[in-house]
Amino acid sequence: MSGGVDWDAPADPSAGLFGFDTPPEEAALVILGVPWEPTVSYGRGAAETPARIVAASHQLDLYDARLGRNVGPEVALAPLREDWLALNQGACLAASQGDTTAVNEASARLNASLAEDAAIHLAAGRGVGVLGGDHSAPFGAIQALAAAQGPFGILQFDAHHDLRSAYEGYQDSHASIMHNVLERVPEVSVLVPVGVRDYSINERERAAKDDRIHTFYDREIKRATFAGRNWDDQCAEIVAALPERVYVSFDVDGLDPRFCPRTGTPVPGGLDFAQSLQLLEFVVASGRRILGFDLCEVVAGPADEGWDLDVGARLLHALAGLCSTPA
Ligand SMILES: [Mn+2]
Repeated sequence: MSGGVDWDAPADPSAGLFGFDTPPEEAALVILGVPWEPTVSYGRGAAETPARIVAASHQLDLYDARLGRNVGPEVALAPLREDWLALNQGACLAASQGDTTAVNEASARLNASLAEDAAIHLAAGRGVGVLGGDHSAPFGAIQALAAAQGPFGILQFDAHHDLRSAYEGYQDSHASIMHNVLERVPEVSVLVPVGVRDYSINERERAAKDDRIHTFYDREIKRATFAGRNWDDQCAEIVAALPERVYVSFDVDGLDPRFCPRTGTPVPGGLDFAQSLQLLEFVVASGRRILGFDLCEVVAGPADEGWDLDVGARLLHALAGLCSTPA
């Protein structure tokens, strides 16, 4: 299907993700957009990203120099589910009224529904990536991947630990995603958070005493870097903490906020864009396999100020390339 592609030409504005209209059934990798943010505690807008990523994806050049190939035609964005949009709207309204029970019920429904969709694609041999939404969005997909493909480790890019057992009464809060994964998805054998720099003392203690968690705090990365330790060495150490099979959970706030100024809970510091991609490149170069991923907390902003969305589209493209097979 990519045989006649003119890689120098701009994308057709009416085309789908990355300028292609590959049906999900024919794709090697399916992106499930999850417009979800009822538990957002600070800045809003992440739920709009799945609907707005297509336009932003059209201005990318699709050649991935890391992989030495074009990435695009093998990837499909599944049609956005109207019922998830409605569920998010209802849950956001319930949240504004302080109805935590209704929000928790809605989260459980979303998780189950996403797990079902992800399971269908995985059973058909297609990879699955999630585009949030806030960081609670991918839970169902992580569950489905665990059920379908067994044990794996998670490489988490994040400013936060997301290890709270519940936050503001929300069981499935964006601040609880990794707590929930570790509690409810036993196939997740290892969690490697990178860039963490804003957390409670309880989260820090939890991370320190749970043998599955190997945290690379932003402060430690910066300190080593300032002292002259190169990033290649640090990447090798991070990669060594991961098992052979890896899921990437990419909360965009793991990056320096200059790459994501509108994200819901920005924190100064963090990783450079290229630094993150190099770490991912090292994961793959080590022979480890990236089974799936999520990209969360990208907030689109006004149409004429699309920087956050541009960065998000590029991250999505890079992540898609790393866990898809060539078309
Ligand atoms: Mn997060």
